[in-house]
Amino acid sequence: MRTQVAIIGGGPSGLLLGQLLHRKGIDTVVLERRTKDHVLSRIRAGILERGLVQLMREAGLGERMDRESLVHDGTLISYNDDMFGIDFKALTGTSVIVYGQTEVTRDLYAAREAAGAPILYDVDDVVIHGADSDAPHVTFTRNGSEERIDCDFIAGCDGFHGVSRKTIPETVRREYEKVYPFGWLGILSETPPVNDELIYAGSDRGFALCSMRNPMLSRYYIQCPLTDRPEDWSDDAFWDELRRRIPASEADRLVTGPSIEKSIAPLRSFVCEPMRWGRLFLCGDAAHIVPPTGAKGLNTAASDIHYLYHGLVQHYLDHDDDGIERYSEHALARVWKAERFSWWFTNLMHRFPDQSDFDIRMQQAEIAFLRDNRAAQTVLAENYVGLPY
Ligand code: FAS
Ligand code: PHB
Repeated sequence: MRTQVAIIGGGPSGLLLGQLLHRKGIDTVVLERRTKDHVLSRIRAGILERGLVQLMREAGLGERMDRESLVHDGTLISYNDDMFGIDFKALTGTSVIVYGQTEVTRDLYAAREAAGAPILYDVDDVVIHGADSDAPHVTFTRNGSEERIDCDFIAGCDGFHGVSRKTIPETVRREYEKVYPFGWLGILSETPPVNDELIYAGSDRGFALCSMRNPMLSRYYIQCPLTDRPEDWSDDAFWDELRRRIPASEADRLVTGPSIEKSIAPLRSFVCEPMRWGRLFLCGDAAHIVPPTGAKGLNTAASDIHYLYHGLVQHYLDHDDDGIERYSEHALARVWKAERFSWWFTNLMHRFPDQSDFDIRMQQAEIAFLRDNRAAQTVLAENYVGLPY
């Protein structure tokens, strides 16, 4: 088999890149380790920045997104019983939308199938060959048979645990990592959200987040010890703890119900440099991870795809390699700003086991300054709605 761009990973990064390139007549093959149903069963991100919204429209996928998403002009931030709003629209002139990653991925799968573009599921033993040559290829097994794809370029969109990043030699790769001493226990419940806006809640007991997917599907998180397992938390225990971390006004209006999904995500900050080696380009979680506090994971994958998409179009259509030559430089410049915001917001809102009383006072003072200062709110708003590509 031969294609122009072999895409490893059929998550949002790989599918978005495939769809954008397809619309420009550039051939791709997507290799996905799991089944489509498994990929769609993952409950992940919920907030789309303006940049990803624009890319979805450019991919021809704006119709359902515009019909079913919720536009959010701001967010709420609380600390114990004190709560205030950050007005993205007033401060930046733009908003974010609530449209779950599952729906983004569903739309991208539907588009790829409609285009009849190849996606190979249940592939194993993916190996990248000759990424630093002019004739790379990928081998893999499917249905017990070994297969090969020759290509011009390889997009490593296979997530944090994929094979692409490890293909870059350790002598070339530099990795930066921070692991946080807690996780997020998240549940999905078919209940109306406690508020029309998201609530990022700091408290003496730890962080909580009140989010949603639609007017009858709520997404809640509470910070939890890394030693906890989802089965350690009954629904009642979750709801009781959530009520204790959000303002009383919100706790009194909270509508609870049975969880239809319950999981714990560890939190880490991670960046791999460079994001390109020869004809291999890393995109999304394959190259970087952020704590979900700033809702930057999926959205930073999107800016990688923006840079790579334009670089590949420039190569094939304009015979100009400037975009692919500078892909890593351009992508990393924005990645590190998303890493900073996610790290800052995580440090601001969570309780850390080794915090001193002084550290806690510093957190409280910074939240109070954010509450009272327009410039501080503007900085948060500009990062949250998405820095320019
Ligand atoms: P993905 O990991 O989504 O996709 C990679 C794909 O590659 C997967 O389908 C995988 O099966 C496949 N793959 C892996 N190895 C392969 C191989 N060797 N061969 C072929 N295919 C292979 N972000 C937010 O903004 N907000 C959140 O609330 C949030 N919550 C998260 C919760 C969890 C538990 C996790 C893990 C991540 C969360 N994220 C969140 C971040 C998440 O949304 C990612 O940023 C997003 O999935 C990135 O998309 P991809 O880069 O496509 O990676
Ligand atoms: C979500 O709805 O899953 C979500 C929203 C905002 C975040 C993280 C997760 O910062």
